Amino acid sequence: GTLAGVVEYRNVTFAYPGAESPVLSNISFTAQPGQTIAIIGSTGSGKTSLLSLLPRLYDPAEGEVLLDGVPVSRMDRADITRRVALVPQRPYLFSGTIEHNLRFGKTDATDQELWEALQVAQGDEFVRAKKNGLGSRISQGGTNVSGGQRQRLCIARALVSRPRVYLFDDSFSALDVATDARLRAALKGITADATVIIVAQRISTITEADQILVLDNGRIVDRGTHQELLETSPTYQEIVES
Ligand code: M5T
Ligand code: MG
Repeated sequence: GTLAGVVEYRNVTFAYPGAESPVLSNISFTAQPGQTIAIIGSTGSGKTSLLSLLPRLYDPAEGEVLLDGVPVSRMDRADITRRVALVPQRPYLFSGTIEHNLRFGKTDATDQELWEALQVAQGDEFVRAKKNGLGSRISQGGTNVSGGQRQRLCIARALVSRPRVYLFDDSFSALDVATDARLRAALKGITADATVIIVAQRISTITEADQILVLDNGRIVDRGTHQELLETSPTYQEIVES
């Protein structure tokens, strides 16, 4: 069949409940299977808010978010969750084993699939080094693993669920540059025909993206490839130089 996972934001405006002014204004873009779309912009520009509308953590006031041509407002959340994996900016682990945390949402995954996901997420070594391996316990909130380890486990969890669409909210910034590069290289294979949307702080994380959206104060002010934006976007140049 045809590759599913087309994401389209159509003239989306969004304000948090009770807020006076919108945090996102007139956002439009399309992300196709096989593509990586990157979102960059200063803190508070609306990157996390933008991602949150696809899994319907919130619904926009105006415009539409579509998944394979269907407005997500008309889909049930379980259906969206099957197709879209969000790795949140503050990745969350719950009390239980590493295995439970990885299988969350996809209980029939094999051990081999778990290890493969860990390998891609650059998390296999530290899990293997633990006495109980996949059976090692994670405390509530994941306080007994480091921030970078937590991020990698949450990336692995997303991979285990084999979604059509991956949303990575600043998922690589707690990793050192070398680990970030290794992880993204490994990710390329496993996500090759999926749709990938990456929010990033570091330019090196997104230079190869098919399209970069530059967000400023809730608006897409510029868009293009890294090379195009270097030549045309003062906002992007500022981010590169910062
Ligand atoms: C954009 C406000 C936030 C900011 C704006 C998540 C969240 C955000 N906001 C709320 O009022 N309630 C919320 O639950 O929305 O915030 P963002 O989308 O989190 O921005 P960002 O992801 O680009 O920032 P950062 O720091 O992660 O780079 O006015 O107060
Ligand atoms: Mg954010």
